[in-house]
Amino acid sequence: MNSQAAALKPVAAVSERDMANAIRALAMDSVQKANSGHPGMPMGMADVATVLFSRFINIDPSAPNWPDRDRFVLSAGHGSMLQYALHFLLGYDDMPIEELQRFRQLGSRTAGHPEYGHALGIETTTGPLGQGIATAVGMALAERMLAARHGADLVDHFTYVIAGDGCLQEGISHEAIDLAGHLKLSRLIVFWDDNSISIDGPTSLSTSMDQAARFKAAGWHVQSVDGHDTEAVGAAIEAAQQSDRPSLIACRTVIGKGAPNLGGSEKTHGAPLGNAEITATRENIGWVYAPFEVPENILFAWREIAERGQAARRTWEQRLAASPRRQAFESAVAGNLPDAVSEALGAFRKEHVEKATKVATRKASEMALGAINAATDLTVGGSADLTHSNLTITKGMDRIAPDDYAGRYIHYGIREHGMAAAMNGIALHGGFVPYGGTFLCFADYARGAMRLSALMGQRVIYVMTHDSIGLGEDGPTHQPVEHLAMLRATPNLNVFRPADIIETAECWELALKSKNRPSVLVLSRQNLPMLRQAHSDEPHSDENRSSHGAYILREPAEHRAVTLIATGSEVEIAVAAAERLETEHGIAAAVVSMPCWELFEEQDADYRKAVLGSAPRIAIEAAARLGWDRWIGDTGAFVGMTGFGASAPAPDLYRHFDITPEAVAAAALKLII
Ligand SMILES: Cc1ncc(C[n+]2csc(CCOP(=O)(O)OP(=O)(O)O)c2C)c(N)n1
Ligand SMILES: [Mg+2]
Repeated sequence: MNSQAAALKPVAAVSERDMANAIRALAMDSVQKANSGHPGMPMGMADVATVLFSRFINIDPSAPNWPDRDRFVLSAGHGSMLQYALHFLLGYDDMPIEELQRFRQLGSRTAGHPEYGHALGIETTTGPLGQGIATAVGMALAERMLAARHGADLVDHFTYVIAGDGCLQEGISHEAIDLAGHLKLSRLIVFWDDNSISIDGPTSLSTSMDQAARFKAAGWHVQSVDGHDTEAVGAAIEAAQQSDRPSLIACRTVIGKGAPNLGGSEKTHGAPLGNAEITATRENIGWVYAPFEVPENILFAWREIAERGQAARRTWEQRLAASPRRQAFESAVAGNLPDAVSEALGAFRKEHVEKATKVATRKASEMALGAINAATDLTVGGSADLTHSNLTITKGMDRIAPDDYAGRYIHYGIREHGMAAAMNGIALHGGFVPYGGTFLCFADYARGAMRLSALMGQRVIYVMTHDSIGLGEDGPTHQPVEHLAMLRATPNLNVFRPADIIETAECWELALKSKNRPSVLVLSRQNLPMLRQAHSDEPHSDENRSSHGAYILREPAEHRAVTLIATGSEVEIAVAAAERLETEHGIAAAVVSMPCWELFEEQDADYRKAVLGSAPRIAIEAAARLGWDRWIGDTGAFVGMTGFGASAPAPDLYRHFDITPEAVAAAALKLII
C-alpha cells in the first residue's frame, strides 16, 4: 500500500458514481498533462470498471502475484489510463499519483499501453488489439487446468477482460472466442465496450456484425446492458458468474462519458480533451477537485476493495497451508523444472549417440518430448491441428476437453494466432510450461502473439516443423524462406534449428530452462543423420554443446582453409562438403553447427573467434540470406535460397536450388583459390 492509505478515514458515504468519476478525472487529467493518450475509453468504461472492482474482483495489491487472484485484462490497451487510475486508487505500492503525472514519459511505470512487468498487477501486455482477449482465453484455460489438478479450494478464480470494438473486429478474436466457447471456459467474463466508435468514426463505417449472435454461435453466454447503469452491470456480472459458459457482457457506453461537448465522439478516442472541455466536464460530473486530487473519502472507498482482497488472500493462504497439495501446488506455480528432466535428456543423448539414430528432427523432438513429459508434468502440449505432423503429443497425454481439464494436450484447432496468444496466457497464469506446434511457414499467422511472448519474456515454446524446401511436395506456399530472418530479428526470442537428434534434445533442454524467454524449435520433416559422434572429437559428453549457440562440429587436422557454418538440415551438407574438399582438393574445412544465433551472440568474444576462425566462411542454410552477413563477413559466401521454393520431392529441390555439397565445395574453391 502506498503511504496515503494508512491515514485514510471514511468521511462521507461514497457512491459508485463518485468512484467512477475519480477514474474519469484521473484519465482526462493525465492525458492532458502528457498531451498524449486515450481518455475516451477510460471515461466510457469507468462505471463498468467500478462495479467490477467494487463488488466482485478479488485482488490484493499488497500481494499482486497471489496465485488465486482474479485476473484482469485490459484488452483495449489504448485505454491504459483506466488501468493506471485503478491501480492508483486501489493503492498499489508502485503507483503513486506521481506515476500518473508521468503518464507516457520515459522510465515511468505508466507506459503508453499496459506493459507486463512495468507495474505490479498488469497481467499481460496489451495494445495490439485482440491480443488481450486471446491471451485471457489461455489464462482462463490454465485456471481450469490448475483447478483440475489441485482442486477448487486452491484454484478458483475468474478472468475478466475489457475489450473494445477494435478487439472484436480483429481476426484473432474469432479464434479466441471459438476456442473459449468450445472449451466452455466458464470463468472467463468479457466486457465489450460497445460504444460504436473507433478511430475513424462510427463503427458503422466498417462493420455490420451482430456481435451478440457471433458470441452465441461460438457457445457463449451473452447479455447486453447499459454500461452506465451500475445495477444492471452488477446483475449481469452475477449472472455471468453463474453461467457454465464463457460470458460476454455487451456494455452500451458513451465514449468520453461526462465530457459535455465531445462525449460520444471519436474525438475523445485518442487525444487530450483540452482545458476548456476538461473544465466543462468537471462541472458536468460535479467533480470539484483539482487535477490529480482525489478526496480521501473516495480514496478510502477504493482502498476498501484492496482490504477485501487482502482478507480473501489470507484465507486462501490458510487453506494452502492446510492442504495436502501444498507442495505440489507451490512447485507447479514456481515453474521450476525437476532435475529429472535434464537427467532424462542426458540419458537420451547418450543412448542416441551410441545408436547413431537417424530421424527427422521433428521426430527427434517427439522422442525427446517423450522423455521430458515423463519427467515432469509442468509441460502442456498442443498443436494447431497438425499434431501428427508436428509430432507434439506423447504417450499418456490426455486431451483437454470441454468440462474435462485434467489432461495435458490441447487441440488448439486451426488457429495459429489464437494458439500463440493462449500459450502466452497459460505461461502468464503460471503452473504450466506451454508448447505448441504448427508449420514454420505459419509463424506468420502466429506472429502478433509470438512478438508479445518475446516482449513479455514468457517461457512459451513454439514447435515449428516442416522448416524449409526439405518439406518437399507441398510446395512454396508451405516452404518457409524468410521466416528464420523474421524470427531472428525478434528481440528476446531464441530460435533453435537443430541439426540432428542430439542437438534437438539439447535445444529442448535449453528452451525449457529459458524461464524468461520464448523459444522456437525449427524442425525438419526429412530424416537427418546423427552427426555428433562421427564428426566430433568427443562423441558423447554431458555438456550441452548447443548451449553455446554454435560449436565446432568438425575441425580438420590441418590449419583451416575455410569454415563452413550451417544450421539444421544443412549441417549434413556442410559435413559432406568438407569431406569432399579434403579428399578431392586437399582443402582443410571446418564445420560449425550453429543451432542458435542468439546464444552464440551471447558467448564471449574469444569463444566466438575460436569457433568462427580467421579463414573465409561460407554459410549454408535453405532459407533467405538476410542476417547471415553478420557471421560470414565481407569475404564470405552464402549457399541458400534466393526466392520462393517449388513443389517437388525434397532431394530434387535441393539439387534444383543448388544447395548441395558440390555447390558448397565449388563456393569454397571460388573463395580461396
Ligand atoms: C492490431 C492493432 N491495430 C490497430 C491499432 C491502432 N488502434 C488503436 S485503438 C484503435 C481503435 C479501437 O477502437 P475501439 O476498440 O472501439 O476503441 P474506442 O475508440 O472505443 O476506445 C486502433 C485502430 C492497434 N492498437 N492494434
Ligand atoms: Mg469503440
